[in-house]
Amino acid sequence: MSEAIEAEQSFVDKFPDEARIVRSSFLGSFLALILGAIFGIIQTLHRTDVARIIPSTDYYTVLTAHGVFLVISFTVFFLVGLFTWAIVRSLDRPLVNTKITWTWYLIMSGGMTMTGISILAGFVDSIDMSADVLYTFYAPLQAHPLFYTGLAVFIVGSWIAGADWFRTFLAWRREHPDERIPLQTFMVLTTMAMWYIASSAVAASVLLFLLPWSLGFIDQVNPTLTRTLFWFFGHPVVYFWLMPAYMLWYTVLPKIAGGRLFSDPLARVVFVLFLLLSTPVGIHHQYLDPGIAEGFKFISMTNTMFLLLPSLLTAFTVVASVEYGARQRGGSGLLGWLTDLPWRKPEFTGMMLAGLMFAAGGFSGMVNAGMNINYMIHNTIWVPGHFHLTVGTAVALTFMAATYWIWPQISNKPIYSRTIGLVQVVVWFIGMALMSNAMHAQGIMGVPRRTAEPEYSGFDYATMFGGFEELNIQIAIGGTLLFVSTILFIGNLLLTMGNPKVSGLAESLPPALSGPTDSPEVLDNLRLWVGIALTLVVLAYALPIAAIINRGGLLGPGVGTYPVWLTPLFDALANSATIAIGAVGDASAALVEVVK
Ligand code: HEM
Ligand SMILES: [Cu+2]
Repeated sequence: MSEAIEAEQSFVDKFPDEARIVRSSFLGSFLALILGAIFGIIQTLHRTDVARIIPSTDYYTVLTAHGVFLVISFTVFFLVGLFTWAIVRSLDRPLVNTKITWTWYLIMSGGMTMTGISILAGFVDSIDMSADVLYTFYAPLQAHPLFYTGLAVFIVGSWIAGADWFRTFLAWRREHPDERIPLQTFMVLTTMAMWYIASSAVAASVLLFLLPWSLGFIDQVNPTLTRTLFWFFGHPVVYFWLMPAYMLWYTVLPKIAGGRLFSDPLARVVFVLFLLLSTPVGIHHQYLDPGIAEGFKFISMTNTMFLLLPSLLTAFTVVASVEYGARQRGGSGLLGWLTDLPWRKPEFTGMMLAGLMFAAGGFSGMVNAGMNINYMIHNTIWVPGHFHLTVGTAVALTFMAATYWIWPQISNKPIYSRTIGLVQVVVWFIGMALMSNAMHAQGIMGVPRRTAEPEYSGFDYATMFGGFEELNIQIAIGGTLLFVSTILFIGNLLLTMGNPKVSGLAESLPPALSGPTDSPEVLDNLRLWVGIALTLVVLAYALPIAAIINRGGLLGPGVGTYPVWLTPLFDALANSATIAIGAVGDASAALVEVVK
C-alpha cells in the first residue's frame, strides 16, 4: 500500500519543466499581489483619513498601481500558470516545446515590467514619466508611451501562451483522434478563444489610438471610441479572471470535498455560454456615457441578464458536487451534510468562502447591470465594493486557496502551515465582508470612488446602519485585515519554499459522475462556438461603433476620419489622382480622335 502511494508520481515528478513554468508564473502573480496589497492598504487608510503617508496628489499613482498590479498582473500570471498545469495534467502529455512557453513567459514579464515602471515612475518627481490613468486606461487620461507599449507586449505574450496550449492540444488530438476533449483542456481552450476575441479590441485601441496619441503622432482621439473599445474588452476580462476560478470549483473543489463533479456536460455548456455571451455586453459599463444611444444600452442590459444563467448553473452544479462529497463521507439531512465537509482544509474553506462571496457579488452586480438603478450607484464607492467581492474575493481567494492544494504537487514541498492557511482564508473573508459591505453602504449615500478626499464628514445622513464616519472605520479595519491576510499567505508560501522536498504529494482528480460521453459531441465543436460568438459580437457592436465614429470621427470631433499628419499626403494623392485622371481623359480623347 505505502509502496503504491510512493510510486504515484506528482506533477513535478512527471513534468519537471512544466512544473517550473507553473511555479514561475505563480511567483510572478504573487509578487504583483503583495505590491497591490501594499498600495491597497495605503489608499484605504488614506481615503478613510486614518493614516496618510502620501500626498493626495499621488493618490492616482497609488490607485493605478493597485488596479493594474492586481487585476492585470496578479490574476493573469496566476491563470497562465494554472492553465499550463491544467493542459499538461488533463492531456497527460508535456507541452510541445517549452522554449516557446518560456518565450511567452518572458514576453509577458517584460511587458508588465515596462508598464509597472511607467506607473511607479509617477512617484519620482525627477523622472519625467507617469501613467496615472487607472486600470481603465482609456482617453482622455494619457499615460507615458511605455505604459501602453508594455500592455501591448503583455497581451501579445498572452496570445502566444494561448497558441502554445492550442498547439499542445492539437498534438494530443493527433495521438487521440477519437477521444472527447478532457474537461480542463476544454475549459482552457474556450477561455482562450473568448480572450482572443475580447483582447483584440483593447489591442486595437492601444495600437491605433492611445500609443500613437501618447507618442504625439496624432493630436487627439475620440474618447467615446477608446472607452467603448476598452469596455468591449473590459467586461469579458472579468470572465478571463473568473473562468479559471470556475475551473477550480468544477474540477478541484469536488475532489477536495471527497466527492466528484456532478456533471461534466453541464460544465461544458457553462463554458460555451461564457464564450458566447461574455463579449456582447460591454456597453453596460457605459450606461452614463453620452454619445451612445439608449437603445444600444438597453440591448446590452438584456444580454447581461442572460449572462446570469451560466453563473446560476455553476452555483447549482458546484453545490451539488460538494453535497455529493459530503454524503459520501456520511453526511445526511437537509443541511446536516454541511458539517461533514473538510472545513479544516484551507483549500476547501477558502474556495467555499470565495463562492459564498461571489453570490453576494452577483446580487450587487444585478444592481450595476440594471440601467435605471445603475444611475444611483454609478462611479460611487459601491462599485469597488462590488468587484472586491467578485475579482477581489471570488477570484483572488480561490487562487490563494487553490495554491495550498496545487503548490505541493508542483514542487514536492508540503505547505509550511495549513493552520496559518486556514486562518489566512478566514481573515480574508472577514476583512472583505467588512470592507465591501461598508463600501456598498457608502456608495448608496453617494460617496464617490477614486478620490483621495471623499469629504463627506460633518454632514448629517439618515442611514439605516451607521453614518459615513462609522463606515469609514469598517473600511479601514476590513482593509487592514485583508493586508494582514495577504502577508500571512505570502509568508506561509515563502516558508513552504524553504521546506525540504518529500514524496507522496501526488493528487489525482476523479472522473465526473456524469462523464463527457454523456454530452452531445457538438459541445466540443470549438469552431462552431467561436463563429457564433463572433457573430454576436458583430451584432452587438457594429452599429454602436459605426454611430460613435460617424458622430465623433475616428480621431475625435472636427478631425475627419484619418490622422492629421496624413492630410498633406492625402491632399497630394488627391491632386496627383486629379492630374492623372485628367491626363488619362485627355489621352483617351486624343485616342478617340485618332481612331476616328
Ligand atoms: C489588500 C487588500 C485590498 C485592499 C485593502 C483594497 C482596497 C481598495 C480600495 C479602498 C479601493 C478604492 C479606492 C478608491 O476608489 O478611491 C480599491 C480599488 C480597487 N481594487 Fe482593491 N483592495 C484590496 C485587494 C484587491 C484585490 C485582491 C483586487 C483584485 C484582484 C483589487 C482590485 C481593485 C481595483 C481594480 C480597484 C479599482 C481601482 C480604480 O478605481 O482604478 N483590490 N481597493
Ligand atoms: Cu461588466
